[in-house]
Amino acid sequence: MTNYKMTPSEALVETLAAEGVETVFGIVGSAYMDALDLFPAAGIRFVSVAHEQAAAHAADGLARVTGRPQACIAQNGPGAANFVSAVTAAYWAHSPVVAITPETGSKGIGTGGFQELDQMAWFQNQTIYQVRVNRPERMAELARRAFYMAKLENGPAQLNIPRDYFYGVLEDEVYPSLDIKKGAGSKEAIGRAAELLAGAQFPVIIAGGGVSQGDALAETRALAEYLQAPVVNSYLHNDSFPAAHELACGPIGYCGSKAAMRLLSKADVVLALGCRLGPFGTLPQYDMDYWPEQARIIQVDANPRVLGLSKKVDVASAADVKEYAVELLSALRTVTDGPLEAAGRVAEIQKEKSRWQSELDDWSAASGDPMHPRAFLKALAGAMPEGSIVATDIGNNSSMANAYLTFTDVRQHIAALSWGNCGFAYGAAMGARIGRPDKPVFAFQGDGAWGISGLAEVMTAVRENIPVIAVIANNYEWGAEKKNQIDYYDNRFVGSNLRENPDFARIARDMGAAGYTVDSPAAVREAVAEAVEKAQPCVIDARIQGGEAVLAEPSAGMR
Ligand SMILES: Cc1ncc(C[n+]2csc(CCOP(=O)(O)OP(=O)(O)O)c2C)c(N)n1
Ligand SMILES: [Mg+2]
Repeated sequence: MTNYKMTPSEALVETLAAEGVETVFGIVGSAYMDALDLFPAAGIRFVSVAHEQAAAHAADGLARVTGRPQACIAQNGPGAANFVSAVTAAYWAHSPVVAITPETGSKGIGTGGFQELDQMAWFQNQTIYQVRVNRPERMAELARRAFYMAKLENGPAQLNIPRDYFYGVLEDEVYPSLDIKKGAGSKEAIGRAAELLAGAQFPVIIAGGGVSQGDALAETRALAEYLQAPVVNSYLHNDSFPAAHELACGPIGYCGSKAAMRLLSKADVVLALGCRLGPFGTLPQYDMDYWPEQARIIQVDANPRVLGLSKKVDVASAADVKEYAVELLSALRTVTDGPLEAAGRVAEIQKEKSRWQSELDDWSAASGDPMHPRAFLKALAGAMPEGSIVATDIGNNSSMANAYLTFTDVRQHIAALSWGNCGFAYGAAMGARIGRPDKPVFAFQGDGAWGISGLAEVMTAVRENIPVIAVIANNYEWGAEKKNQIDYYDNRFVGSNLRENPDFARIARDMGAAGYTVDSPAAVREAVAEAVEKAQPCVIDARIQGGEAVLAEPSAGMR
């Protein structure tokens, strides 16, 4: 061990650098000026946002596209509090975000001073690990631990630092945290899974977020091809299996693919890979209770706490999906004579997919002025270049987009997932764009969500030169909630209209971004093509129909 003399701020910043952190998101604050001052020397870019919520979403987006833990930092008290919702989103997305929260100085904790908040309690149930630096000398050790835990348990960690502990002198060695491989899990469980699958009449694979986060696509594809099994994406993970593959059926869950849900309903054995089978993601949809109650379930997830949590499971493995899929395939090879007979499954997949596609095309052919949301979504999805990354928000249009967004590779669909907070997409897209400057990155949001976190963050994207493309589904209403008033409150629209929306494209131009207003599918295609070519943030204000006509559509509203 080689110790060096340093300040705690140096220990923190050097640890961030040792963890491979190149970007930290936040808002400047007196609580951590010493650390902030060292970022440039350590090669760390500080991205200054408009609201700390976007900083944590951006760290989450960056973590999801890079597969590495990322960091955000804020002023104690109000700054840290602004992180909470976004850190919770990262928690349910199993995304390794390290939230660095300076707090009141150690001598004042509990006295009710300026900007004091019980910050440990605020993050308690939505982080996988929290630590309060209890001595400045332990800064590197505890910062390293926060990164280790974020990676180990795929989730946000909180590093809480009393303000005075950024200062002083210590001696320590800075080195990176361990990278842990989880392995394929129990051999016995793999053997049982292989037996079940070998004997299945209609096996179906659910490819969850773990396939994406575990970079297990090639292994999942090999397994699916050997089994000749249909593959459905779990809810809001449209990127967990390539849509163009002949075994791909599309996403299950709210506003997803009817083909995927119809095919899953036929399963006698389900292999859930990297999937917690979250309760919201398997609810009945389109008046279809598609969950195959009689099927045997094999569940694989890196986190043993989610195994058997919301469904009765027959065989479970706590494993890295990538390693598991390799081992399962070799176990299958020993219990079968070769790739399994398709037994008509491929034909069945094609039949269900074309049935669903023509139904979706019919819905999407609806005309109108301004355009119908489904015509808009079809044009938008078609205009996004292959390989684009899309961050999606929460609302009617974000949900309907699930039927249209298709991907070729993992780490492309960055969704708000089960935290379901309006205002997720733009911050996440900024982080994603920083991680993948080679790809077009879209933030897809409703006009209501845009006001929560989006509009103001265009300032960030312009200042920091992050060329994300925002697409606002502008229906002048909080559409998903308005749907409830239509269904249950006799059209009494309390608080759900947004009639006074300003001209978002003009505001974007005032902010220094490119701004487009579009109201037809052709204009959507044109604006997207132009925005993709631009090296500056772009805002596309898409004027679409809202209200009763649209909301009466099948599955267009929150249930
Ligand atoms: C932070 C937050 N506040 C409120 C809600 C409740 N909510 C769910 S969907 C929705 C409406 C979203 O409206 P908009 O963004 O305009 O999208 P639209 O439904 O019109 O497509 C609201 C308010 C939420 N999910 N998150
Ligand atoms: Mg709206």
